[in-house]
Amino acid sequence: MSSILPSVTEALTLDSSVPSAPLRQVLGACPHDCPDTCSLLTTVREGVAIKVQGNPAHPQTGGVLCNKVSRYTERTYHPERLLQPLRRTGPKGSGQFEPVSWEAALSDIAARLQAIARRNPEAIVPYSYAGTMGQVQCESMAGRFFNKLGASFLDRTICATAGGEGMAQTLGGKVGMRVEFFAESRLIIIWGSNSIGSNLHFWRYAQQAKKNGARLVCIDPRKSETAEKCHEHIALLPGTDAALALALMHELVSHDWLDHDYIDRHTVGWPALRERALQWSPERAAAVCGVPAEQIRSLARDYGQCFIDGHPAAIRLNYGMQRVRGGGNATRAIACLPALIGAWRHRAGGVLLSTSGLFPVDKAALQKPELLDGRRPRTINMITIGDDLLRESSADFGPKIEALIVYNSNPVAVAPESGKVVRGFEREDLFTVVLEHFQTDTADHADYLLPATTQLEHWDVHSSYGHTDALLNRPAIAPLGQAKPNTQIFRELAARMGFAEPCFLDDDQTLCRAVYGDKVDFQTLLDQGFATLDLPDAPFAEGGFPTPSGKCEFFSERLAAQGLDGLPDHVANYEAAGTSAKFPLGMISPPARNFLNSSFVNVKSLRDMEGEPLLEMHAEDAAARGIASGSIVRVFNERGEYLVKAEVSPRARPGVVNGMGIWWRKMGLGGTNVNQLTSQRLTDLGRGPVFYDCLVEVQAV
Ligand SMILES: Nc1nc2c(c(=O)[nH]1)N[C@H]1C(S)=C(S)[C@@H](COP(=O)(O)OP(=O)(O)OC[C@H]3O[C@@H](n4cnc5c(=O)[nH]c(N)nc54)[C@H](O)[C@@H]3O)O[C@H]1N2
Ligand SMILES: Nc1nc2c(c(=O)[nH]1)N[C@H]1C(S)=C(S)[C@@H](COP(=O)(O)OP(=O)(O)OC[C@H]3O[C@@H](n4cnc5c(=O)[nH]c(N)nc54)[C@H](O)[C@@H]3O)O[C@H]1N2
Ligand SMILES: [Mo]
Repeated sequence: MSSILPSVTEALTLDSSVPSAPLRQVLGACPHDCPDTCSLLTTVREGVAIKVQGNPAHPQTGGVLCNKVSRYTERTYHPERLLQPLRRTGPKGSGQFEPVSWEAALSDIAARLQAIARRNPEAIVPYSYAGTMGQVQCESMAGRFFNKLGASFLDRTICATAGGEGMAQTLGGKVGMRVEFFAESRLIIIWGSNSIGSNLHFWRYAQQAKKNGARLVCIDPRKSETAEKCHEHIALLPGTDAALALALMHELVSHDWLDHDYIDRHTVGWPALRERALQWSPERAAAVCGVPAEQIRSLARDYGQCFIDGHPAAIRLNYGMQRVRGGGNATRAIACLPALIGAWRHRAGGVLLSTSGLFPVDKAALQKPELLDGRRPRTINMITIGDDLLRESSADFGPKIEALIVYNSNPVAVAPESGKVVRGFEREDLFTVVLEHFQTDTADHADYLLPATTQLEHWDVHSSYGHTDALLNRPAIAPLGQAKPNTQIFRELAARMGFAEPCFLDDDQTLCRAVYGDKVDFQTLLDQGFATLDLPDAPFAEGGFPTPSGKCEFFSERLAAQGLDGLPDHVANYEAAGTSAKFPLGMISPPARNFLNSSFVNVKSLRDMEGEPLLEMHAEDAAARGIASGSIVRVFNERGEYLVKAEVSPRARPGVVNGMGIWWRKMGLGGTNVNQLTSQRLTDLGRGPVFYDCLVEVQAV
């Protein structure tokens, strides 16, 4: 173990000028929903965290943190941190509360839930996502609690399920290249990702590759911070990625830039896919994608010839390209590409969307599905919470939703068609409990608002979806005020509900050990804060995909058996740009760099960097509407409207506006945000969201 990695019990005096106040450094993990899952070093003086840094001894972090998390003490000690339980005093949604004791809050919550559960426990719905990605503070004790209760299941689909399903059908799961080997690639295609903003530590590997002569190509409707630093930017229309991928295949076939040996031995369905691809000439795809055919040809040439020269080509796919109707199919089409050129033969070749499938998380040990005792509750999709909160009981829906327990999520800001979400949360007959750090838009609608600890105050264990190291988070400081970890809140609620199983007494360190069982060495996590999974360098050099056939499945029998297309295809957006006279502009709403979804919007120094909610517009689209940079505009469609500051910007392509996300409604202009306009429709595969499949019109106000 390296000497710069003190254990939590070791007092480190770093600042010799203050001998009376020894500094301690505590190893942790960044909890946020980001592929990078950084190893953190928190410096503590007299029980106060004074600095949060990237751990230099963790190679994936390399001592570097993003803007947001390097300001973590500002968030932790924010004057508006929730520090005591609160009970609603005003009308639903008014955000008016009075302090209440934990005892009173938990007893009343338990009594209310028991009364509903006696009628039908499925009327109670948990609502959580990735405010923290910790395996323990997410669904461990909470999962046990809701399983025992028999509450509705939540389909946690709001981010990644279309792409996840596309990967599962093609490669067998969320598996792929190891991120560090991108440094050795000679062609890197960054597909649907603004890496500088959302995957900074991957971008560092891409920079190393660039220094060694690699070519970087970015495929994104928006000229992002990343796109402008690549050698080439392909600014396709939203939701047209499958058409582009099929045209690339067309060119690989036409020029025979194919690895026939790899295709023969390690894939299924090539004759059928070949035929499909031959229907997609670069000209046909160019018309669909809104890019020049020559740009498609030249990318195919780079991709097809790269590997023939022995230089690996790698694709960094990210979730930005799957938030449209055809997101699952598009992911499938792109995931086929590396097998065609045999890129998997080299460790620096292939594709990476997510590494999360490589972690041996023992979900059953954490969530104890046996507590369901044979019951199979209905499932509510978190994307359609707006509609579902407004539904009455019916045979097909089940019971009307009577109670919501929200933790690790801010649905009033992040779920689509938020006009409906707000109407649902405003129901006076809905009982809502929110576990939070701050009084978010969702928290405003709570009956009880319970203060949760932050990552600096609790234990956890983390997998990553962008690298292949597991991490441990130790608490650096005591809980602030009366805040409690999510686990503890559910433990205490369970006791008041009379849940007597001993698993409700497991403490957080026991839960930490249960995450991977004996599959990851816990002592290594304790000693150095991270443990690298033992994985082959080039996982599919000799095939061995985790699909039913063990091959890369160009054709999926499993999809065909469901009556779906067994081959990937272009599935046009529900709301494709240029198909409506009333709402002529496509709108995407990618993350703003200094926010993380709706987290950090209330951190002043970060909000100051973002300024105001922003809509980027191409000069032609702005001129046609008499809109100048800096003017406030109304963006609207049939679902709703929001107000933003327009910026005439080369970042926007013609026909598509970029409504940068995700502001708290109450901190934006006019009390709504971009999700007032997005739709609750679902993707082709995986029941995912279609945030970037949205038509709007823009008007000067
Ligand atoms: N700073 C910051 N980092 C984040 C987040 C954040 O909010 N802020 N969010 C985190 C989360 S929740 C996730 S899931 C991850 C992954 O995060 P992603 O959502 O993948 O985030 P981005 O890297 O911004 O990638 C989205 C990119 O996709 C582009 N895009 C939109 N539509 C299309 C399309 O149809 N095709 C293609 N090719 N591109 C399209 C957008 O313009 C944008 O540049 O990042 C995480 N990291
Ligand atoms: N228009 C549009 N909408 C989008 C997206 C988009 O690109 N465009 N992106 C979508 C994506 S990819 C995602 S992943 C979702 C994200 O949606 P969410 O997962 O809801 O993410 P956040 O908005 O960051 O809200 C997380 C909340 O959890 C709280 N939290 C953090 N840690 C803890 C904890 O330990 N305990 C408790 N109790 N609370 C905690 C934070 O304070 C924060 O308010 O949004 C989606 N919405
Ligand atoms: Mo996400």
